[in-house]
This record gives sequence, C-alpha cells and structure tokens, in this order.
Amino acid sequence: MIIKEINIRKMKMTMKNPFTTSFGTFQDKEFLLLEAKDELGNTGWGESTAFHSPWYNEETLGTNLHMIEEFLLPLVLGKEIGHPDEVNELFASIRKNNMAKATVEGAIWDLYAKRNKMTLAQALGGERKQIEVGISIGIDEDMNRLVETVRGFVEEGYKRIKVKIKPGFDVEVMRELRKQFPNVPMMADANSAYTLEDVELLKQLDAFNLTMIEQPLASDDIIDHAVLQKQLQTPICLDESIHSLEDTRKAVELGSTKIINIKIGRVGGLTESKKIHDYCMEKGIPVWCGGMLESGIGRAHNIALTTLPNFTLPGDTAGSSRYWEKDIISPEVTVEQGLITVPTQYGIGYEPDFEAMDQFTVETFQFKAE
Ligand code: OSB
Ligand code: MG
Repeated sequence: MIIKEINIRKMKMTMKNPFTTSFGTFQDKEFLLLEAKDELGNTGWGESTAFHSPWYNEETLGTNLHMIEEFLLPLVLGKEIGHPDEVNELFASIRKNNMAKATVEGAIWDLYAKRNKMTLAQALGGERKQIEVGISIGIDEDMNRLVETVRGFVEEGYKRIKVKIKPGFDVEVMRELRKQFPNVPMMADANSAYTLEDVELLKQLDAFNLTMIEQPLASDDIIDHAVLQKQLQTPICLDESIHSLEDTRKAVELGSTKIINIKIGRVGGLTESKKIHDYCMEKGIPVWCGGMLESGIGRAHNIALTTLPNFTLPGDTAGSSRYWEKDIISPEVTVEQGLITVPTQYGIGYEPDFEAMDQFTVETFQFKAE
C-alpha cells in the first residue's frame, strides 16, 4: 500500500472525573489523532498517548506533533509499505519518541487491516473473542469515598481493581480496601513514587495478597527493582521502565519484574508490543495491556492487542463511559461483567463518530504525498 495522505487532529476532551496519580491531578485530556489514507481511499486511525505535559514520560503532545511532522511523516508519505512491521524499521534511524512513532504506526496497522479485510486483532494474530478488563482508580484522600468508588466498580464486574498509591497514601489504604474486599483481585500502582529507602514500608504490602505492585521505583530504573523484588513476595510489574523488547529482556534477566504492563505508545507501537508479548510468553512472564486514559481510537487498539494469548491478566482498558460523557467512536466501548466483546468489523472495529470528533477538535493539519 502507498501512504498518500495523513491528517492530524489536535484534540481536547474533558474527562468525567479528575484523575490523580503520584504526579498530580488532571481533568482535561489533550492529545493527537492521526488518520492515514492509502492510494485506494482506505483509512486508518491512530492515537498519540502523549499527554499535554511530560509527567508520565518525556513526550508531550507538542513534541509528538513536531516529531511526526518533521521526521516521521517524510519516512512514510508516498512510500510503498507491504506490512506494518516495516514501519518500525523505517523509523529505526530516529531515537526514542516512541509515542510519536506509535501514533503513525497504529494508523498504518488499522489501514492495513481494513485494506486486507481483517480485524486489527486478526492482523496481529489475536484469537480471543472477548477480553477481561480491570479498572485503574486514581488517588482519593477521602477513604470512604474511595471505598465506595471501588465498590461500584466491583459491582459492575471489573475483573481486578488497581489503586494508585504514593507515600503517605499506601499501606493503610490497601489494608482498608483488602478488609472491605477480601476476595477481589487487587493491585497497587506507585508510578515511581518510592526509593529503596522505602523497602520496609513496601514489604508491609505483602500482607494484602496483591496480584502485583506496579512501578514502585524510579521510572528509568531496572537495577533497584531487582534488589526490591528479592525482598518482596508481591510480584513487581514494570510500566514506565519498559520501552522496548530489549528493556524487557534486561529487566526479566535481572529479576526486576515478574509481569509486564505493555502500553503500545510507550514501547513505540504494535509491532514492538507483539515482540514483547512473544518474548514474555516464551519466558513464562504474564503481560497485560496498560491504559493512558485514551479516547475510543486508542482504546480500540488496546482491545485488539489484548486478544493475543499471553495477555492473561486483566488490563486497564475500561469502558468509554468510565472516562467520557461522549466518546469519539461508534459504538462506544462497553464492558459487561468485566468483559469487552472484541469487535468484528475490519480494522480497529469501531467507526469514528465525526460529529463528536469535530466537537473536540482544536486544530487540524494535513499532509499529502507529492
Ligand atoms: O500508570 O498506568 C498508569 C493513567 C495515566 C498515566 C499512567 C497510568 C494511568 C492509569 C490509568 O493507571 C489507565 C487508564 O484507565 O487508562
Ligand atoms: Mg502504571
């Protein structure tokens, strides 16, 4: 296929509820959407998971726009691409900027699947008809309200509850939640808020039978996590520290992690996600699909990826209504008893809802092959 045209939309959507992590709180979600068109008029969609500011990683909406426009599009526009795996190779001369790369690559995967009359899940080699999902709950210092929030999602049937923790909001919170919900699969995500000086505190979490603790230590660390894992019973799952198959291999070999959170954007796209998935499957390391508070477009990519066989733990891909009054796809993503039924339409399987999309579009950019 030949990539003839790329359209980018700068979006601004307001989440139903503010989301708080160990870095801070935000409610407005600003991000990029990218539409790729081929010479036959097929289209594919990608979503950038970079946030407005660089608190999760170093990328931002602004850096993504710059990287895509200046460096990535010239490598694909007007080019003949046989298979989306080639996009990774075309981008190999550009260091990092994984979320920018994944935005373009994701759109080309969707395009490829549609052009070949397959679902994105099939194009990736996934076979599941339904996927199991959990939910990620932000920090809420009002303990009673947090318990009620968790209760609501448990009653909705979400398959596991993930709670954000930070120093001063950790052991007692998990103790209370475990007391209230003795049998619910539960985990904690620290978003890098601790250091090895907190080992004694983190060891107290072992009492609560958590499925894992996500990214307790620095976002660029894999050494200290190995030291910590030796002293914890609770499995460590790395999120921020993993940007590639190579990072995964090193972290697994060092014993820094027993589970991997795969985020398509963070690792530079679906091709790299698949490689990490395959490697982990071979090593007996379970994976699950993380979330970046995506709109329906990014959510659809996460669903397709989760159909691969080693996604054996519920991911963070909650339903559209968890985040948005109105999502930008049709139908919206719905969750029933913690299950999402994988769509059977070609490509990402959901149609863009242009009316809703236009409503949240702040700026548009168009690029055409000469
Ligand atoms: O660490 O997994 C994370 C949201 C924003 C940035 C980082 C993370 C998260 C979440 C929420 O945990 C995932 C979601 O509901 O999309
Ligand atoms: Mg995380």
